[in-house]
Amino acid sequence: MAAVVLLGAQWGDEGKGKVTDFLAEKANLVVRYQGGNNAGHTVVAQGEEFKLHLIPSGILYADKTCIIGNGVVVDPKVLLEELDYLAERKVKTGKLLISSNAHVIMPYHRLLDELEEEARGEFKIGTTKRGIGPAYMDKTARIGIRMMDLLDSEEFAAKLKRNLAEKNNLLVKVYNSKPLDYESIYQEYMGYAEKLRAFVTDSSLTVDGAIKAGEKVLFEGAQGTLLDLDHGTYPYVTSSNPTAGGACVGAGVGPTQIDKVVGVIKAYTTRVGEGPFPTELLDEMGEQMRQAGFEFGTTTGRARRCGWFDAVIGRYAVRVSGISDFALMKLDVLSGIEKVKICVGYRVGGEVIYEFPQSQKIFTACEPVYEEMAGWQEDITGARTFQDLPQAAQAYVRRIEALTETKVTLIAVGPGREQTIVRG
Ligand code: 2SA
Ligand code: MG
Repeated sequence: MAAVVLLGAQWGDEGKGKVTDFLAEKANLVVRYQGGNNAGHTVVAQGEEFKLHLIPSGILYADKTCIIGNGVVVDPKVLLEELDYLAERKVKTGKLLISSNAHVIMPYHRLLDELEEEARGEFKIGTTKRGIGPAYMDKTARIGIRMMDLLDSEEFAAKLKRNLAEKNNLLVKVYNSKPLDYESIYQEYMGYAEKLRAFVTDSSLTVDGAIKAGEKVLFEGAQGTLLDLDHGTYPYVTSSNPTAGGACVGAGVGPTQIDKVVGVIKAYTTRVGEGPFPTELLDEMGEQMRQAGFEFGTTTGRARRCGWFDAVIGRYAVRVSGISDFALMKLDVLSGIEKVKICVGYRVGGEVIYEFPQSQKIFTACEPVYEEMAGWQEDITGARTFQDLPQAAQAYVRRIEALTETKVTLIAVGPGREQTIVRG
């Protein structure tokens, strides 16, 4: 391993936190490249559970440099809270770096995220209301405030004044809401600036230096392939690119520097928020998955929608990100089910299709075509090699590999670091 991208191959919550934690052991640098504190990564290390939103999961190892890349949107308040949370739990955070080009989430972003969602009515996206979309909107509108601006009080004052005039106009005239006060935001953010100054740097240079020195770099994606702004189930997506290309843009490295792309898949599928989901189970089986897998949002606590594994999506994720290996998570959650199903294609308009359709109108109309396989009744949480798994579970893994034409090189059978099967 030299430079590895690790990303979600479904709708997020595949278990990326655990895989990052696992791979980070061998890495020197761990880099987040998109998203913000809409992410929720749960990691169990030495029997202790950690929930991280913004800081790369590699932070749980004292010797790793962790980077919040330029492609991330940073809520400084949340970041400082997360730093405090880690300090309280005796995790050292001195090796954290933040790109000076990363954009800053402002109070008006959070407010507008809420108001826009409300105004969408039946067209709501189901966002996490963390201000992610509005912050990326300002970035593309070229009026965003970056970490480097936050550290420069004059730049910050000028940009805040300009933006606040526009946002207050929107808040008052469009949303019938109260305007925000310049002075209090200015003071609040200047306080954050002093606390964060020491972390801010040109992180693209740091990553490049590490790669040139032969160090190992892990790029940690948040959310997942089908939440990608370009390749996901638009408009029910997030406002960044979790797919592999996003790692290059969001960390400031070229694609020739990337050696491997690990796609994280869950043994079944979940989705939080609105949007199409062909294999969704609205019955008892879905509820069983939710309870057994504890499928509730790490950030918002929302119940996640659950359904069977979808191999069409798996194959699509491999295509758009060049996934070389899959990490298959939460296989233990499927224990005790008599017959497990895998979606191998979609029935739509009288025909069966095998590729993820570009049209979301078509995707919404897709009915899954299932293959049924024998389940397994054994508790597999103690399995440490592939051979330890019951035959039926082995067959399930092999079928996923065959359908996606991608090897599953890591299997998780529980949340603990040791509950991991590594295959060559
Ligand atoms: P946003 O807030 O603008 O990014 O929301 C847009 C869509 O992206 C989805 N989204 C997520 N989906 C799964 N997991 C996410 N992280 C949290 C978690 C979510 C939570 O780990 O559980 O706690 O609710 C995440 N972040 C964004 C979101 O649901 C919208 O569909
Ligand atoms: Mg999550």
